[in-house]
Amino acid sequence: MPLVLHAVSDGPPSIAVRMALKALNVDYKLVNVDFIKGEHMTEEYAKMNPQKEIPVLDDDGFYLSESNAILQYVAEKFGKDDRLYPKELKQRAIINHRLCFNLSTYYRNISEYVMAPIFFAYERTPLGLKKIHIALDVLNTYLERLGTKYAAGEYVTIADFQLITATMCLEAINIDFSQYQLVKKWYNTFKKEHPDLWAIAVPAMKEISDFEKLNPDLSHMNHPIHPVRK
Ligand SMILES: N[C@@H](CCC(=O)N[C@@H](CS)C(=O)NCC(=O)O)C(=O)O
Repeated sequence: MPLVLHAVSDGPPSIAVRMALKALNVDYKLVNVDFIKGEHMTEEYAKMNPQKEIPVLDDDGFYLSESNAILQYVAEKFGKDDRLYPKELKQRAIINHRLCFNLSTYYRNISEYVMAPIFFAYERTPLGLKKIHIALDVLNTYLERLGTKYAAGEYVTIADFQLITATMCLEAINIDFSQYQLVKKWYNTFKKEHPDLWAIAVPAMKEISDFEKLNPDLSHMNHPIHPVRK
């Protein structure tokens, strides 16, 4: 059975996993989950992931969700060396820290401000924007303290895939983050040094940008949490 990734075309966690699989040179089947049609909200989908979130990896019937866990799994399983997810204790701790920071704070704040109001009836608030700036400032500080080219060391790691795809959402709706100079430098370095990986993000960013202008119609959706725009 081939490896299967159930992914959404504009979802940063999905794009981060696709970057990792590409960097690892792994063959897999990509199954597009249509968020707008609510394909992730069916009982069938819940058998793979009761959280009803995208992405999900299916490794021969072993289902794994939560993109951080997927990144860790594929890097361990398919890495020919440990560059994407070094085994050395402190290096790994820093990567794990950055993944947690992304999940709890960086992408969380970005997704609440950028993504949620695109799809659902949420307003963008000054507090939401402030939270993004706080997260950017913290990332800038981490880059400054570590003094490395990438988020957790001199080489790209799975932590960068998450932080880069989160940052991509800011670019998608033209939020200027140039004052966070090390964030800007790191983001541009990734694009320049990993054009094949960045190419996976480009159509996702365009999709987010287009949705920002059009506001997709999700009025048919009966979402358990998010208020649907009528
Ligand atoms: N913590 C999850 C979050 C994934 C996530 O936010 N997925 C979004 C799409 S980008 C989703 O499935 N949302 C479901 C919904 O809002 O109904 C992960 O990292 O995999």
